[in-house]
Amino acid sequence: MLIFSRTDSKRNKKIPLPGLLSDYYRGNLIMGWIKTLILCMVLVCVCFSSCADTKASFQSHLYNDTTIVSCVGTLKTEGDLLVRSNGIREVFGASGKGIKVGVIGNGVQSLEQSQALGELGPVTIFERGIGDEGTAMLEIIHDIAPDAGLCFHAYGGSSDQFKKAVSTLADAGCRIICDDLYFFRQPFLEDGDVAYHIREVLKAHPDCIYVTVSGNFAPLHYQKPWKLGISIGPDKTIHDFGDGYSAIPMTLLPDDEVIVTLQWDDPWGYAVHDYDLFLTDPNRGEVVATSMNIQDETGEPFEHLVFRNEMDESRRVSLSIVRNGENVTPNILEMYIRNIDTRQVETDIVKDPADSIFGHAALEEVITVGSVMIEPPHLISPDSSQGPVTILIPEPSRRWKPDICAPTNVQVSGAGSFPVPFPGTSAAAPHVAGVVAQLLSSFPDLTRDELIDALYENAFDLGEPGWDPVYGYGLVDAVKSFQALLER
Ligand SMILES: [Ca+2]
Ligand SMILES: [Ca+2]
Ligand SMILES: [Ca+2]
Repeated sequence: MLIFSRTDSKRNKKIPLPGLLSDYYRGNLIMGWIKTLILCMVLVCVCFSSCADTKASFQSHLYNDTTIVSCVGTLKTEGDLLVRSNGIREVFGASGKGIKVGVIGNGVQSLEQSQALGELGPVTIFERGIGDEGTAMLEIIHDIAPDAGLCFHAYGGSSDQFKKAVSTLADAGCRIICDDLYFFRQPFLEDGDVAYHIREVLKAHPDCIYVTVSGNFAPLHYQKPWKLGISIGPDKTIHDFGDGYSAIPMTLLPDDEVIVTLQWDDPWGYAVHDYDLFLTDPNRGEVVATSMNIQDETGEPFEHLVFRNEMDESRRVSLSIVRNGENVTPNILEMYIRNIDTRQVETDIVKDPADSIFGHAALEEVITVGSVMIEPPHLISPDSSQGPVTILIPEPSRRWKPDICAPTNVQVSGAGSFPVPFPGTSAAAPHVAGVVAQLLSSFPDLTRDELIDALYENAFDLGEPGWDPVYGYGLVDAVKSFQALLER
């Protein structure tokens, strides 16, 4: 790879960098320009080979637990240029060499197909899993940091298996771990066991950087205090959503499967207040699905229902929250509706993107990545979850998430019929993991805080000036981050 060394005596001598980098040049490097040219030619070949336009149908999640989600969203292009990782790779040889990156996702079932297409080099597989979201994530990291050592561990279908995967990758020496997973059975309003586990792993591995997704749950999210509505029987009261809604009307197309998860601010495992979910068909006057877990000071403040429209026509249904017992305490209710398009829900009341990040993505210790459109002006993706995060237990606090953004809808090979372009925040996070690998390979002694500061402080600001709850610090900028580290 490219040879360079710092020579402090030459600090003020500026070397102009070609093309995209022309406004970012800095001296103190001695470079092997011939090798750069060879590298550039190789990268052009790699770039063209990665644009294979395999078309694929949308891949469903293959494990059955509907409380766990990997963040594939919906739809298009290429991020290496946008985050300017190409710049530091081609000019400074920042290729991820010597850095091990571990990915946790659903699976790498068709890894060999991707390798045969030249999209990936060797990957150490700890557990192969099912599906190919892992393959697609690895391809993005490989595009950005082609010399990084890649590892993969399937999340395994449960939060316990996932925790094991995190430990395994950290113990295997991964400097970066990147996942795209969400556990809807982890608390929304406090740190759960997955978050605690990641925090402990990062304590034990202080040079490990954890990159995760903000989530794709902005469009159908609701978070408001309990409000007394109509009484429907002894000790049973319906939640008043406001604006005259005591139920949320939605239309399910044939074969649609809607998933609803409700939580509230009782301690996990010690829920005192008892809420239930009801999905009814008002036209037929029937209840089509319920979630009625018992909360009696021992349960989780958690209700979760899944309903599929098996009729061969559209079906209108209404979603209500019912509270059992006393109805005074104004619990904070937080609810996500998934798997249907936002247009299928008639009211905006459940379309509040603020505070739609939860779980281990809310940890201060991790890099939480939102997704922006690849096309200028790089607006936030409509589904990219937004902050800040409200934590209410054990003490109320705010978490300033997300941290940073990267593009989504980018080209991948489509090995294993994976959707191309790769949608959702799942496509964004590997861009950040790739850039972190580049920076660590060039500055191996960086502490986690130094690296994270360089990444955040040099992001390209989007949205409101400075950090904001939609874009975090903005779009990751590999060139500016690299430059700031050079100048330390
Ligand atoms: Ca209940
Ligand atoms: Ca929230
Ligand atoms: Ca901003």
